[in-house]
Amino acid sequence: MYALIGTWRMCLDGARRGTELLRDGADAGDAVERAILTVEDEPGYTSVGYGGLPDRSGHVMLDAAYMDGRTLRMGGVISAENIRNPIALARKLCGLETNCLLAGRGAEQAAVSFGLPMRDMRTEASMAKWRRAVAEQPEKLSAYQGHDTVCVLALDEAGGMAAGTSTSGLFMKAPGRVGDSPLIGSGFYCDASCGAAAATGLGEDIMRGCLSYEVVSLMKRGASPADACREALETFAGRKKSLGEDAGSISLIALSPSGEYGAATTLKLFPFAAGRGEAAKLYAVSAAKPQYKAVSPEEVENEP
Ligand code: SD4
Repeated sequence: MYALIGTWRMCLDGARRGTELLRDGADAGDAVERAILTVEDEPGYTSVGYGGLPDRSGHVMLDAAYMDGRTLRMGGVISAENIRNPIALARKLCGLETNCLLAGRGAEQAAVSFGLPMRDMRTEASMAKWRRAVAEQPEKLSAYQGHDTVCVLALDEAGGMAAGTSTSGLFMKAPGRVGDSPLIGSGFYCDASCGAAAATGLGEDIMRGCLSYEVVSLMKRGASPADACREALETFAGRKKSLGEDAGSISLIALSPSGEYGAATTLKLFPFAAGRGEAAKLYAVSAAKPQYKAVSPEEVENEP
């Protein structure tokens, strides 16, 4: 049984392409890469890849990662510029025994040496948004402003699993700021023997709970993907509460080796795309209604 799950409404087209590939016998890694490439290449999705959110200095700095659930190898790209498809580089780096997590110029040089396409990732729209924010006192920007990561988990017919993430991170982030998305265990984790998970939301919080590893670890001990996501999130939110903090903005997705998927969120609405043995469709969960339900694109049109 093949299956795939990806974060946010923006992932729907890519998730459909991914499930088509899986239906035709592709491996989980190809499906993850295709789904994420589709989002990276679409400038209308303003928090990932081309047209992503600039940092305070006006540069679109990208984070991405890829993990192979059979080998437990991972590859990642941190704070890199001008790489058209950071997920493609992360996947290539995943094949290496050393130097598999590269930052900045090193990542850019690796992309060139692999022959991957480079491009200026800024668009008129992304720079106009940046100019407006600079004019409007950036210190007043909320930390969570439309920054959303595409995370995709896939299972193929042969039992292979893979996970990938890609993001431009927080809008107006400090130059050099890194979130959870390229960090194993925080933004993503994948072990084909027990399951895969990934996170989206405020990286500064997600990293404190190593939430993706926590979800996979709960699945290893027998929890379903949905229960694992809920338990990890509730436990972490409870811990934050004990520190006098609110739950924050965090959403989690997970996939089991049998193709069952699940999600949990602290938000009012968290849409995701998923398919198990069929083309991906849109679903949503909310903090108040933790059971996911199918939604139309119109119902979640205000969500990323
Ligand atoms: C980050 N976790 O850089 C990413 C951003 C994100 O929904 O996923 N936002 O912190």
